[in-house]
Amino acid sequence: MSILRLLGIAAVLTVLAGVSASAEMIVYTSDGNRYVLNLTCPEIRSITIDGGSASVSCGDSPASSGTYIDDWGTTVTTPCGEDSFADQVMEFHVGHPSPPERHWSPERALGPPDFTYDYSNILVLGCGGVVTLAWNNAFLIDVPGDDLHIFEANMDRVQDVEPVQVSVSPNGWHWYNVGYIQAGKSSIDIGPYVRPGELFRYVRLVDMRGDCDTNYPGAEIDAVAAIGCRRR
Ligand SMILES: [Ca+2]
Ligand SMILES: [Ca+2]
Ligand SMILES: [Ca+2]
Repeated sequence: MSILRLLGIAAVLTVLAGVSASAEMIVYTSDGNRYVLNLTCPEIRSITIDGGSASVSCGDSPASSGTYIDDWGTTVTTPCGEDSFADQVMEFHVGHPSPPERHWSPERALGPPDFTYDYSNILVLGCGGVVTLAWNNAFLIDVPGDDLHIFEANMDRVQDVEPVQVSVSPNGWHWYNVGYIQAGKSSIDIGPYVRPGELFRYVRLVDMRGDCDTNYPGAEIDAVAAIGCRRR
């Protein structure tokens, strides 16, 4: 029996499995045999070749990374996969004027982006609205370049400035203002504002009243991703 440990190319295999459930890899062994393996795992631990058969051992951990496209066409890669997305609402205060009450559900800003044009999967902040979210499966960290991406919905395709002030916190009481996003520029580098190596669990979004005179006042938030992340 021989076991091929695929430590170095695990990430590549993960991408293949995500693209197609029927993705295949061909393995040639030193004795001249050829094996075709179906790669359906989110994470491959090992490939075992025993006599005339070969099998894939799947890991039980979630996919190591994910790629998402926001409503503005920006491609966002989240190294921690779905764990990169904020997954708990800590507080929400709708702004005034307010959107219709059925659009206030802050849970719609949790998890991976799932935006549709019926407004059913986004949180409309209201003019000056505030939402605070948390990560339970990963920390936001500073990495080279952008660290945080706010998936904001471009609802009317005309309005292109809905500024939101963004703060992050390691503990819920000490906050760092890390700047602003507006539609079309939705990624933030927290590096200039935080201490090296710090781990952040909370993010707060404050609508800056750029879109108050519409039926949907305030920014539309679909999801919040830690591009710079470390799994807990
Ligand atoms: Ca950074
Ligand atoms: Ca709006
Ligand atoms: Ca959503």
